Amino acid sequence: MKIIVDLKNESAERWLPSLQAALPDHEIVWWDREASNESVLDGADAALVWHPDPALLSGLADAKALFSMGAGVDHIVGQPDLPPDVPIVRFVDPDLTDRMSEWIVLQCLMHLRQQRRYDALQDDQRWRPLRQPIASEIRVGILGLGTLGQDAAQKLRPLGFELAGWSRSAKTIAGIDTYAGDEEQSTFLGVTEILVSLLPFTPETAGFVDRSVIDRLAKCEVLGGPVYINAGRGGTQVESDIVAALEDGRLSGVSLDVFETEPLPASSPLWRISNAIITPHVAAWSSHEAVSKYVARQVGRHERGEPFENVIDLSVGY
Ligand code: NDP
Ligand code: OXD
Repeated sequence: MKIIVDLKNESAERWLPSLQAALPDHEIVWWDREASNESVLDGADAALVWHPDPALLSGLADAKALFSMGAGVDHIVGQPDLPPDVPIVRFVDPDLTDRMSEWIVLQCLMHLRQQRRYDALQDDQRWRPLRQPIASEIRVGILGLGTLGQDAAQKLRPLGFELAGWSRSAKTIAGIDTYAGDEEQSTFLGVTEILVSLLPFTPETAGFVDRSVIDRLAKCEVLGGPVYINAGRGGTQVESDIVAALEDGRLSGVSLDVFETEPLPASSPLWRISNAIITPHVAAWSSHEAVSKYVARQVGRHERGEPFENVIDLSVGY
């Protein structure tokens, strides 16, 4: 196979050696956005992309697959030059899933154990024990019960958190109270004290976490108000509503890895709110070794006549 690689903000020096090592019998070509090199696309069978160059997409109408460097595919879906019949294969791998669950567990514990308040007390050299709830007093509600949402739940459960989850289609998952669709949305929010979002960005989820969602969360007196944690996509939240809720106490804290605009602008009030934990879209990055092995596995499946795994449904956008 001839595989074109176009990864925004990534370097050929970092990626090409691991891709070539995983796919020694295949031609791997780095796409140079600065050069007018459409001829590079002649005979291309597939592409590995992150925020792909539109010029690349328009030349891939006959490709066998578009591999996303990440689990999210909103950087591809909706691109005007997207070839309509080429399967989009997203990155689903324990390496990424474990990284995400580490971040989610860390953030739930940061809020449960009131770490930001202890940080402030330490800055003032003050010794002041706070009332300390235990995990079993808190219900974590997960928006999105896909690969990442379900794994996060499995890793939160042994810590004792009560668990709920909400998805588009109904599910039965041991140890989680599950809710689905618009009809069960308010019930789900009403039992949720720490809201964790692992939703993809789609036309349906755009701007979902807004004032109305925040106001339907359980009051969570033990944490001084509900908490919101998002590592899905920033476009699923309304940041002005989140800031207002932090300022007037309808939210007691947030942990955000993703934002409406990335990098988060210096003018965002979120930078300056003490109980807003900010990370720069690193909750679960895609390791070049893991992605390379994953693409090699998918290429191997295709060559054996087996279907690609984790092909997205373009009609719903994830
Ligand atoms: P999945 O596709 O496996 O899961 C998505 C979940 O969201 C599914 O449960 C789906 O419901 C649910 N969902 C989608 N639309 C709706 C809706 N309108 N209403 C209710 N539920 C909905 O994705 P992953 O778990 O693998 O990844 C989730 C997202 O995490 C990615 O799309 C990406 O944006 C983000 N991500 C962020 C990273 C970071 O570093 N910050 C790293 C990796 C991913 P159903 O099960 O019914 O289909
Ligand atoms: C992803 C991401 O989608 O890192 O994998 O955002």
